[in-house]
Amino acid sequence: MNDVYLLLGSNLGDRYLFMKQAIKLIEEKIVPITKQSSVYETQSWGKSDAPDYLNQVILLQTDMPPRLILEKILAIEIVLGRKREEKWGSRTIDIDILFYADAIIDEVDLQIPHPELHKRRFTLEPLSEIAPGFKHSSLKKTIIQLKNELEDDLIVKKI
Ligand code: PH2
Ligand code: MG
Ligand code: MG
Repeated sequence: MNDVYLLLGSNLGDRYLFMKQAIKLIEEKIVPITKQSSVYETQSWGKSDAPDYLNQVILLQTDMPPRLILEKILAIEIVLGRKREEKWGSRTIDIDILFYADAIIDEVDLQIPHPELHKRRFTLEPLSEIAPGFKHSSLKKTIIQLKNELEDDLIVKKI
């Protein structure tokens, strides 16, 4: 069984409902969730005039291959009304694969570990709540170490 960490994010419409629906669909289409962080309200990273996000990290334990997980989460994003218009544009739901055990995958449409996760407080705060000692497979540092070295000052608060 592989530990698979996903990040959920929403900053459009009924954000909380989209996060809950995403979890329900992940449990139906992939596997029941093993662990989940609190939900955090976070300032938009990369696009300062965008509405605040809700973010949450979940842990799945599964043998489903990473590509199939990617397909399933893209389908769930579409069901929940995701439209891809601009980079870092607002969205009803975004589901990103952060880690797939200690795998390192670098393909055009699938990069694991998520290439930006160590730069983002909105990811490391919820991740450190459920996986403080988990080791980043390419940076070789734990989540707590990465959080301590973080330079991102955007506000991230537990709700
Ligand atoms: N996702 C982005 C860009 N910026 N900012 C916050 N706070 N939370 C996100 O999930 C997020 C973002 C691209 O996926
Ligand atoms: Mg995404
Ligand atoms: Mg994203």
